[in-house]
Amino acid sequence: MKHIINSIIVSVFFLVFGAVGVHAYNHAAWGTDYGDATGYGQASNDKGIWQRLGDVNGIDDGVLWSVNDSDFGTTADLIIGEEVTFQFNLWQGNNGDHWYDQLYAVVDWNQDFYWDNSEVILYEKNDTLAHHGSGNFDLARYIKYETSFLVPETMNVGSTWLRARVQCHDSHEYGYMTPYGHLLQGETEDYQLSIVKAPDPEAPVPEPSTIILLSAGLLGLVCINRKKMLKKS
Ligand SMILES: [Ca+2]
Ligand SMILES: [Ca+2]
Ligand SMILES: [Ca+2]
Repeated sequence: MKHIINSIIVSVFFLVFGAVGVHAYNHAAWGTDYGDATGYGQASNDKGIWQRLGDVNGIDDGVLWSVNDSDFGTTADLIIGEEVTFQFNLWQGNNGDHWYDQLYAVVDWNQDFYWDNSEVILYEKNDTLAHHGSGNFDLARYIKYETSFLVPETMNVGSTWLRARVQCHDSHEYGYMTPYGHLLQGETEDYQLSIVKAPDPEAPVPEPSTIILLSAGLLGLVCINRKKMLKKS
């Protein structure tokens, strides 16, 4: 009998909150998600249903970046010595039984394939509004965070990785999140970042006349080769 009553309560919940457009429980979002940075320690999360990054649990869609005020995206190269702004989109939903959600992000600035505490770029704890045990299941919102850095001069041209994780306040590792290990809720997203050098302002720029001469020379070579081929055939 108790089981039947519970089922009825859940059905009413779906009906009420479905009708007003609030995110109801989506069981498709319960699957385990993993970090996938190549060469780094493992990370995994269950139940992206209550907090995730971006719109979809298991898909890397919650982190964007801008280089020197470019449009936010996931393709811009990071330029050594110049500014990068990272943007994180934390989604919180149905937080009926915990105090806050956590967002943690780290970049392997020294490119040693290990994220440590000195490389954390963001660690936020955001109130759920529900508070512990209140039974308030109607929260569904995005919270956006941004943080800016100058790409360290010590970085090497090549690549590195960013890892971002979210979870509630009380699944494993209560008190402090780390880049590694399994969490009982949330999502982990990994991004490979390309690191490049700024163009050298002292580098000589070819004169337009030099470019024209070079182009004319190349064109001449192509014509000669073509004539030779025609002769042969
Ligand atoms: Ca993932
Ligand atoms: Ca996601
Ligand atoms: Ca490192």
